[in-house]
Amino acid sequence: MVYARNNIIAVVAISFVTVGSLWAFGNLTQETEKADVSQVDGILLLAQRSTFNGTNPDIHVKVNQPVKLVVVNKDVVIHDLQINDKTGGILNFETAPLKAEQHFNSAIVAYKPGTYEYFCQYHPQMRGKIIAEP
Ligand SMILES: [Cu+2]
Repeated sequence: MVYARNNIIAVVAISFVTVGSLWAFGNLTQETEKADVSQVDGILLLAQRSTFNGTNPDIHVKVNQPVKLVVVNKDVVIHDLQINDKTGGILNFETAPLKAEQHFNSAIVAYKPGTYEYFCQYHPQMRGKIIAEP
């Protein structure tokens, strides 16, 4: 496995992806095979020690600029990640329940400026903000 822990930065926001390649990538599809996610073009959230990336970081996005999101479970307990906003300002989704070393590919797509929340349904402390700017 080419996976190097040291290379994982808290939030990797390397570049934006286009809408076209995003849909091609497979938004909202479940991928639970082990995979090399060391080259993530977007945002990488690692569920570990019952946090996301240790700090549940704020995620900054621009409205109508989808950003690829990969969630990887590095714990032995199950985690997931959900966005469940009632205002219609952001694309809602939930990952599958992720077991150890499973990952899920999705995307963050904000439609309106605002502050939204991402969270793990199993662990109330695992929650952070998505801040969408115009
Ligand atoms: Cu969790």
